[in-house]
Amino acid sequence: MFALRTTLAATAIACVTLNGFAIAGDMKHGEQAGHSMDKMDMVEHQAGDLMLKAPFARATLPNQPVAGAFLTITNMGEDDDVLISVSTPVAERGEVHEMAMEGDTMKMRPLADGLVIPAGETVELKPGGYHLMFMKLQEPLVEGEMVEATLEFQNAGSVTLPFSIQGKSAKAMDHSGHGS
Ligand SMILES: [Cu+2]
Repeated sequence: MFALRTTLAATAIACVTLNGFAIAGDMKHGEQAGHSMDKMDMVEHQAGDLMLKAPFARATLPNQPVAGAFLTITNMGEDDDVLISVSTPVAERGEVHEMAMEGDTMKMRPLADGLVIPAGETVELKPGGYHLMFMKLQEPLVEGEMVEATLEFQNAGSVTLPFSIQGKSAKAMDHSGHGS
């Protein structure tokens, strides 16, 4: 089980910044399979049957304790896989979160059993939906830099990827819908 030591308030602050953001046309890069770590705008990795596309994390304010991170995962295999966990050197731990309605409000919560990536399907981790969350950041995430994170899959095993750190969208400061 996940130990939620970060306060709900702090967690909620980070999550609202995830709204209203769009990946700006990067999806057409990196059509070929395999790693191409030499390109900074590389956006596609293959790990076993999984294609991992467009990993990015959100830049944070100096005292912001948590950061959201996102990518798109396609399972080209014939068996479901499960994203079990995430970790990164810049945070005490990582979690896999979902957004879910509780009464009238949308809240995020850890996926205790991981995130299923069904065979033949694509699961998009994106602002307002499934996401990775880096908890207890040891340093701010600076726009334009990269941060590494390791995803642990049930079948594909562990995959370390660079996440490009992207800035906040100016219209993302809507604090509604994420109260504790
Ligand atoms: Cu979250």
